[in-house]
Amino acid sequence: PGVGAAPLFSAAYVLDDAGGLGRRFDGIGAVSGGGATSRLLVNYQEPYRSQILDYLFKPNFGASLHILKVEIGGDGQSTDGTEPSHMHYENDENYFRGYEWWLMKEAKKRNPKIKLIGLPWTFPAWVGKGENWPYDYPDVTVYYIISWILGAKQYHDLDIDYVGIWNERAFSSKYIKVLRQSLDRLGLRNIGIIAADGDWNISKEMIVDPYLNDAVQVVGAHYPGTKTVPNAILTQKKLWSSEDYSTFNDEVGAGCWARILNQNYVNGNMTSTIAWNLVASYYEELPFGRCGLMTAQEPWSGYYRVEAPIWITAHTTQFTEPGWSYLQVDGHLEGGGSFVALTDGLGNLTIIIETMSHNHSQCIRPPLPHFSVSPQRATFYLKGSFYMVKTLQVWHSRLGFESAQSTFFQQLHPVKVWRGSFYLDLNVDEVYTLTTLKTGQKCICPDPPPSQPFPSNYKDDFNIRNPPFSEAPNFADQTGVFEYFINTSDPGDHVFTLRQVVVQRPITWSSDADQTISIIGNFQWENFTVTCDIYIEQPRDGGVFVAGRVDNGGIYVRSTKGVFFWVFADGTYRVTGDLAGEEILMKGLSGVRANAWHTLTLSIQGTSASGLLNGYPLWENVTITEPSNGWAAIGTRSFEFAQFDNFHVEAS
Ligand code: 147
Ligand code: CA
Repeated sequence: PGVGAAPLFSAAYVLDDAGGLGRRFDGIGAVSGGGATSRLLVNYQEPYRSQILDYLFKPNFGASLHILKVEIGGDGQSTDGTEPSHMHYENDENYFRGYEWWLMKEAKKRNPKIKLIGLPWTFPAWVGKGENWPYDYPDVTVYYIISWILGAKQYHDLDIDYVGIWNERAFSSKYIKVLRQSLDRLGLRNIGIIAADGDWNISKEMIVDPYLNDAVQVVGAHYPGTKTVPNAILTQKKLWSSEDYSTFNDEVGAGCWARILNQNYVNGNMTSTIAWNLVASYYEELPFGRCGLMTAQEPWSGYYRVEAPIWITAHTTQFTEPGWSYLQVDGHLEGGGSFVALTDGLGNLTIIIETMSHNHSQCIRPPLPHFSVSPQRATFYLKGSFYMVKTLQVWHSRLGFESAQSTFFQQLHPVKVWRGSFYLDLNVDEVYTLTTLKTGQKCICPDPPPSQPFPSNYKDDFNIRNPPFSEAPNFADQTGVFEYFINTSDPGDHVFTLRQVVVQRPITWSSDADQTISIIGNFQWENFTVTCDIYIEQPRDGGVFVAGRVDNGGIYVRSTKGVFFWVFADGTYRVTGDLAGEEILMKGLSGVRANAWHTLTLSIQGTSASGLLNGYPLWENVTITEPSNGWAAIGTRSFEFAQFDNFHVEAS
């Protein structure tokens, strides 16, 4: 080596275990949920669904994640949809709703050592006995959460490793202590409590309250900007970035991820970083579209994309495991960038280096102060037990601003270590892994089928006796929960239906609508014919709608606009321009009653809309100017039972 001038910056870094090791490494993970981020994944056909799961979880394959954190569904809106609770009502228990159980099992199948975390964003109303607050009756909330943990074991043989408190909301030290005591009493001492899954402030209370300190095993902060606070260090607990990333998954998102994976330890002593979110499997126009480590948002076509953050993850995960230790190093490179070094304590060594520049590694939050990174030579001296290392395997990524200018996770020639030393000439926006492990892999796998828009003619009669999931494909609930339902006493036509089942406003995490709504289809659709059989169950003030051009969802669901055709149990109908029902475009009598099936048809063509009831015109020539496009949807007037059948949308 050494033709030409050395770069301007040149410095030496010592890796030595003689004086002891640094903190224990707890693993790299990702979140499914918070909320409904894996909604569309479950409906992929094989082999595509398994391929996606392999890229996420299979060891030495792709992201090879060490940790899967899932939402404990609470029936409320938690960012990109609602996830169903295992206990909709006080005397209700069902551990087969939603897809998180399935996802945890798929992850475990691929990596039996993967760690599992559960965290609630919202809770069913009964947990708060009518208050929008989960801590007034800590025993009830603890019972609810521990039921989920026990259900995971009883029905799915899943051992939960960690449980959180309430995502990014207040914590209650009383609740945390009751949770700890109850877990211990049930013999679940191995389950760690992560608190408080928000900012670092809980550490201030932990250092003055030894009982709280004993109850908590991990101080988890979100989006810490790679920094911790003195009080957190004083707790002497594990410090984690228990939610981070949330950045569009292009090359800059990959840069963000590369930088924080190293620097959360280098700057902030954090020994785990967990990405929100695992896989972008929700309609892209919902909030934070494509903020997943990879993208799989087209179950109808089978198309998915293994995005750059998957390969950035591989640089750490394929060459480390929870239980390894960081070496004691400063970790800052002289010319900018960072490195970490980890060992299994048995002679293996993995070094991960990143040289992400400012503009190539901005995350969604917090703001990133300016810094500069230059090409540089880094010389490493291996000491202590690592002096014996003779060669290191080398894996390399170079991030451009487009994938064509980038290379991801390429194996280069091994580096020869000469008398404990070697050097690397580092460029800007690169990631290197140097490791004694020879197990790294990047497959040359077949491409998925091409991308396709949502089918322009789509039907579902919900006629399925033993559905693999509680939710019908492609319906994405934004307030309320819509489940397959069986009317055992129905004479024939509507035995199998879809039913809205949340009947009280949950303890919310964001601003759920006062109505329930499930969206489906293509956000670009302009012209619609939506037909659906509907059955109002709530007498007097019950009501349901079908809609088109639905323009919003997720945390913005309350302000959703579109064209909504409502019928009510009092025999009236309305056409409104919004979900809230405030912008009334037309109203009148329909004769609809509760406890009878009716068929609604909504047609929107250009600037004109019309509606049919049971196939007969009910209203027409309603002028629509905005929104110009959006999804189709069904829903209810309030948190009430109602059923839907023979859904059909034809749109373009
Ligand atoms: C987080 C949530 O925990 C996730 O469910 C998801 O909504 C994610 C999207 O970026 O954001 O919540 C945050 C919301 C706001 C801030 C931080 C986290 N914030 O403004 O600092
Ligand atoms: Ca049916």
